[in-house]
Amino acid sequence: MKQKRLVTIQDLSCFGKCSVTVALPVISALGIETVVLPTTVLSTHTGEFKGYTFHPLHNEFHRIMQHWKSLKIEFDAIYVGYIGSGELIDLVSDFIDEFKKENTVVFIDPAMADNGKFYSGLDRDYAKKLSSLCKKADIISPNMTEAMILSGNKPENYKDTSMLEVIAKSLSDICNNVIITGVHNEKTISTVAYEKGSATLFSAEKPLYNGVFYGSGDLFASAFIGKYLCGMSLSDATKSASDFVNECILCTLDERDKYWYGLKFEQCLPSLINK
Ligand code: PXL
Repeated sequence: MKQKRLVTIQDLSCFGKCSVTVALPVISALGIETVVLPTTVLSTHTGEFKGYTFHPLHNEFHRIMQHWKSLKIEFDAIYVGYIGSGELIDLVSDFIDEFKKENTVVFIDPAMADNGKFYSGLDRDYAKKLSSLCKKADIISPNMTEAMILSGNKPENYKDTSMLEVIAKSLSDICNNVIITGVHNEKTISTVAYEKGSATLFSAEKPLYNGVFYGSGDLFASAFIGKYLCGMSLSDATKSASDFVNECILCTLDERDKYWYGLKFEQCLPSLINK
């Protein structure tokens, strides 16, 4: 069987179980060669940790890209996550222009905000650039806060789902396939998928647990793109990835105090493979 090759472009948060440290194990476990191109190196992720180090890799990013170009490396998918600076967004845009071939799937998780607020150090100017980058994607997966920002609504209203359908449809003008994670209902949380032109939204609903679960968006995105590249449809991959994240949360609850910064996903990988 032909093996697929994906490159993931996002930060390396050395401690914290997000971005590259999630994408690499999850996507590899699904049988896909996973190449990484780090945008920024941080000591930890930026949520709740204080005093983290942050080192953007502009020069290195360009040099890596040039080397890969000379090697004529090709990818079946380009998966972009947290980038970290406007300047780096320009470089990621150049990367997509250079490496997207006819059959390359471009998947962008516009990671910039959650729970009604921008991540530390990011703002509306960053969001504007990221929104432009999303036009180059085949699939985007904002969480509800990011969906509010990208559709010109107030991020703090992320729990207001009355406009969900309108927002999903307006985002499909940026990119044909839209997945919105973290859609709050009264006692549940859903992930919805919308394909431009379709009459309905697909929704995967799960129990709502109290608190913030760092890395859950990255786990979703990694499992989703892995399953999608394995041949699942947009909605089946959305359901499978959402089942996986729910399982990771359940597995973490018994040691929640110790793992406040990330989910115990490692023990759930075997069941993801078999889903
Ligand atoms: O999980 C999203 C994410 C990725 N990368 C960095 C982050 C966060 C969320 O806080 O800080 C550096």
